[in-house]
Order: sequence, then structure tokens, then C-alpha cells
Amino acid sequence: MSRDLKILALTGGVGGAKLAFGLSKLLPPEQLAFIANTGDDFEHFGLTICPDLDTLTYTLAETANPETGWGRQDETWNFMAAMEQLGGETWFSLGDRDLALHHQRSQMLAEGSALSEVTDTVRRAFDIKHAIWPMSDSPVRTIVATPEEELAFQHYFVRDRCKPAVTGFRFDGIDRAAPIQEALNWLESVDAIVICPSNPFVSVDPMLSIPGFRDRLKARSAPVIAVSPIIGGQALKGPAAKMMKELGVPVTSTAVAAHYGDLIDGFVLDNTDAHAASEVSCATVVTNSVMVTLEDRIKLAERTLDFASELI
Ligand code: FO1
Repeated sequence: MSRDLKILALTGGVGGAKLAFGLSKLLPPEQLAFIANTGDDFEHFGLTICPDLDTLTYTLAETANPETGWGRQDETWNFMAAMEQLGGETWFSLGDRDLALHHQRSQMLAEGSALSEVTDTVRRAFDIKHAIWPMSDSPVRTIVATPEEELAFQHYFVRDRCKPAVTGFRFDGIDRAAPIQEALNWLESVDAIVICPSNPFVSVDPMLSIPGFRDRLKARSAPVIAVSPIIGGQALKGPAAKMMKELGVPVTSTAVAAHYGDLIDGFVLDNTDAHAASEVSCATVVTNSVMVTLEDRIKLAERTLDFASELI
């Protein structure tokens, strides 16, 4: 029974958080926990900002901005308006209430708390029952290589609106990074691992690049199932399709499956890509993976869990 499974889900970005939300509606906290990408994290206005942890937190707490998918709903922007008046940096939008979270996190980090402790405190404050772990307590920063220069991830993503062509990525600090021990303990008893429909290059690869982590996932007999973020040759949100084109990779869900290679045992494709299922070298399931409504998120989560139980 798919509702009896114990799951570890890896997520980053808005698309990943949507499936995470669906999973959280189906499985209790004893059976579901999350690891989130921290390669997108950066320091801004002296604060440590962790966009993927925050997007996951706000989404699970049903307090995310429904238009953007990031930040909080019913936000006010007095801080940004005041910044503009002062001639400060305004390329990264921090809402007033969102700002409180970054401030609190930064203060706790400065006082010596680990990022995983801060994340746990925050998710409790939002009354989220499922565990959320950052991929590591030590800082990892995704650097985007372009023909002209290397860019810090948020400079590429938000400030430059993903306009520069990408030639590659590196994850600064990855050699010193280790997974959170609690997450590794959880991994030891899971029935399946779900890779949410997040950007494979900048949301999932940082997590898989933590020394030893990919091997730990593979070493488990539990199936690893990835959900394609590419649908009909496009990414519903974000630059994944543009990146694939620039990297010379076909913009197909098949190429996403190939990117994960022998790590995955199952791959979830959208109905639009049904024809491509036979090109994927692991088990596949074809379903609607476009998550417009909350019900879509739950349905995709349900289908993913059913698929997982078929693979066990
Ligand atoms: N994304 C934007 O496109 N523009 C922003 O101004 C912006 C602000 C922001 C503030 C807090 C936060 O947690 C996320 C924010 N994001 C913003 C989203 C975020 O930078 C990206 O979606 C992720 O890093 C990609 O996964």
C-alpha cells in the first residue's frame, strides 16, 4: 500500500515544493521528511537568505505567495520601498514579513546555531509537522559559469534574470559539506526516495554532489524515483529548459532521466511526453504532472507513491 511507505523527498525551488506539498497531504510526519537544496543560499544586506528552504517552509505552511511561488502571501513591501528611496539594492525583493525570517535565521546562525537547528525552529514556528533538513549545515554556494564570467547563483537568477548563457556550474564549499546526520538516519529506513520536479542542474545536483550522498542513496535498496521538471520540451517555471539548450543537452524529459543516470529506478513523465517513455532506461509512469491546483499536487503525489510501491 502506497500510504504505508516511508519517504525521503529531495526538493528545491517552486516546482519541487508543489509536489512536496502534495506528499505532505498524503503521508504523516512519521513517513515523510524533506531535504532541501541550499546551493541557492546567499548573503544579502548582511542576512543569510535560504530561498529553497523558505519556499518549502512557506509552501508546506500554506503561506506562500500564490503568484510567485516564493515569498509570503499577503506581503507588504515597506522595506523595499525605503531601500529604493535610500538608493540601496532593490534587485532582490524581500517582503517585510519574509525579512523577519531572514533576520531571525541570521541572528541564530551568528549565535552559533547550525542551519539545521534554525530550519527546525522555523518549521515549528510555522506549525509544520514534517521534518525539513538543509542538504548540509556548512555553506554551499552555486556558481554559474557563463562565457564572460562566473556569477553567484542569485545574481544569475534574479538580478540578471537568467539571461546569460550558462556553460556549467560549480558548487563552492561542496568538498566540506556533509549531509545532516538525522537525514542520513531517516534514509536508512525509507521505502523510497523521491526527487521532486526541481531543476536537475541547480536544485538537485548540489544535493547529489555532497560527498558520498549519491552513493548513500544508491546503496539503499529503496527505489529512487524522479519526477520530470521538463514537460513537452519546456520547464513550467524557471530556466531548466534554457540551461539544457545552452549546455547542448536535448530539452526533453528523456534527457533529464539520462542526467540522473543509474541513480534512478523510476521516472515520472507528463502525458505530453508519453511517447518518450520507451526511451527512458528505467521504469516509467505517465501521468498529468502539471500542478496548477492544490488537487493537482496531491494527485501527482498519489501517482508517485503508487509508482513507488509498484517498484518495491
Ligand atoms: N525570485 C525572483 O525571481 N525575484 C526575487 O526578487 C526573489 C526574491 C526572493 C526572496 C526570498 C526568497 O526566499 C526567494 C526569492 N526569490 C526571488 C526566489 C528565489 O530566488 C528562486 O526562486 C530560487 O532560488 C530558485 O529556486
